[in-house]
Amino acid sequence: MLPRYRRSFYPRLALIAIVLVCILIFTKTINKSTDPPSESEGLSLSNAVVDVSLRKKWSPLERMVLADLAKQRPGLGDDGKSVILEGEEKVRGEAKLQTIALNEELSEHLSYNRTTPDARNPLCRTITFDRASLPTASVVIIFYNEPYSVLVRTVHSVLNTADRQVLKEIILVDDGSSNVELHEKLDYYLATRLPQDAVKTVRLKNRLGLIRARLAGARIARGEVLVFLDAHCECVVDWLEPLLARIQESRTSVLVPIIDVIDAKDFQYSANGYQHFQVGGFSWNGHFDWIDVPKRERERQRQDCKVPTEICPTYSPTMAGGLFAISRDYFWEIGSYDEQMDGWGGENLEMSFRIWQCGGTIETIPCSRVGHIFRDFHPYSFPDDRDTHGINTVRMALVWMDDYIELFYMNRPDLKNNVDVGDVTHRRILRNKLKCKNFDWYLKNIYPEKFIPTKDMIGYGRFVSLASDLCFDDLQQNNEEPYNLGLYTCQKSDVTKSQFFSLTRDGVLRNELSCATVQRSSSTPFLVVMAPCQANNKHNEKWEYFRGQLRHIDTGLCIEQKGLRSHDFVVVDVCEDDTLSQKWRIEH
Ligand code: LR7
Ligand code: MN
Repeated sequence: MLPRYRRSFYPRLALIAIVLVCILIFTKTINKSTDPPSESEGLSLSNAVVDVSLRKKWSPLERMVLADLAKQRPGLGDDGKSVILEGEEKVRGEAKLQTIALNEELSEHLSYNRTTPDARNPLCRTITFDRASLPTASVVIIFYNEPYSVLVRTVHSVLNTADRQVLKEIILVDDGSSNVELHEKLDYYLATRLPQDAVKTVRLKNRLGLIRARLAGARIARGEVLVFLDAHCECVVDWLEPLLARIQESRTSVLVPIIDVIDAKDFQYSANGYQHFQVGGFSWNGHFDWIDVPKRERERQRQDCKVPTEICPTYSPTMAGGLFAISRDYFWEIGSYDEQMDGWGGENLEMSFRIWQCGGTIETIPCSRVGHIFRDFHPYSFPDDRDTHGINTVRMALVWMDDYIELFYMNRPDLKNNVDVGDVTHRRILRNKLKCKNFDWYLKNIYPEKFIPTKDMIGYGRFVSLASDLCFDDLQQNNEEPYNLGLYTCQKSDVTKSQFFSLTRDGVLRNELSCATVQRSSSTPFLVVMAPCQANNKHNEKWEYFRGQLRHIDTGLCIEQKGLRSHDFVVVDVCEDDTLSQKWRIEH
């Protein structure tokens, strides 16, 4: 029999061994930190590559990951600062910008953990959260052939800014990417460099489009709140908690952060001042656009909000679609998505109209800010070159817009009757089941500022000259910048979007985005300029329609087309009774 002291010695030895092993594992994990060693540690760009290739015992994947990390320069781009590359890197970066609308070269040099500026309203810093009682979140990030480093940075950014107490998981959904970097290398990186169980990956065998990719992510999510992000985002400190807190307070509120711009060229994070942010609108061609927060909404906030209006949830008629939070149960209850929507586009307005019409709200949460890389073009093509945005938008309009679909078709005559958009019966059944309100209600109550080109008009449609075959035409300049109103040979009325104008009962001559004004110069005739419509001072915007003449109230001059031809700009001149060249017929 062993002496007593010996018997107690062995367990102690085992304990010491266990502690040693733990320390070893711990230091190993610490070394797995993704920030590259600093220059002083000898990993400058040039010798790092040599260093990596010398260690043959590392697996090819490990070597790739290390080579990526070695490319990164500590501190570069921190605080969301812009970075300009030099020399060959600059050339490579510009080439990438041409091909994928994003400076991937630069992204590879920025730390995965680069910081973002705290762009929030300072009032946000005074708000505290009881994280233990907040609902948990599953962050779903979908991607199709996104640049590897950009996607990895998005994941890091979420992990760096969201408290693990509320962040249940990140779910990556690979929508059938063909870019091999996004396969084993990504899996390996996630498994070896990130906390265990933080990230789950779903891989779709084929590309199903972003709508079905989001659905695939939502199906496996276990958090109480679903938060969707595009695969090229960087988050600002405490962005997640205000979203969760608001959903806790109001289950049927669907929330968007303020979406800041990260420049695709130099990766500058632009926070644009915290006082001013915009909410979502739409245009009749079926696209999302940004609008200023309406006065009416500021009024509502002053009455309804418990916090200062600047940081109060702000109603938004629509949402951009990529970045939002929604209660998981509510997401399914309210009809998730139209799973027959393919590719890209349309799902954002579909969800926006559906949420509002069926009893929910869409709100911008000012204390939550996330940056998104806006690209000038899609770096990917669409299955069979189909206009998925157009087709999806027809599906949306058939279900949610009632007769207002005609205003969409007016902008997209190519889509009327010509395209197979599939069957929408099940979505109409959903609308009935949820007892949703109609689109007219939505326009009146949720977005009364939206200009309806056919409602309350003296006349609308083409403005046809009685002296020639010319019509008013925006000459394809339909945008928000001022431009000269033009003339062009009258087109068939079902393809006349650029010739569609309205004269409102208030005497405003306009199209969807701009109002007709007169630009004075030293002598008549003066040019007619289409400029952003003024809510308050409409003086220069007022017109009178009498006996075929269009008279500008402010100057007393009439629209005149004498001597003008197709492609010329419209002018006003001294009114003359009975001059045919001053007479206009309004189509409707
Ligand atoms: O076939 C595809 N499969 C995908 O998984 C095509 C794309 N995707 C992924 C893609 O990798 C990305 O992560 O889907 C995400 C969105 O695609 P983007 O980034 O090319 O789209 P976008 O940012 O140009 O477009 C906006 O509108 C889309 C309409 O379908 C989506 O709703 C996007 O999520 C949305 N993005 C935003 O709302 C971010 C703010 C931008 C604004 C305004
Ligand atoms: Mn995007």
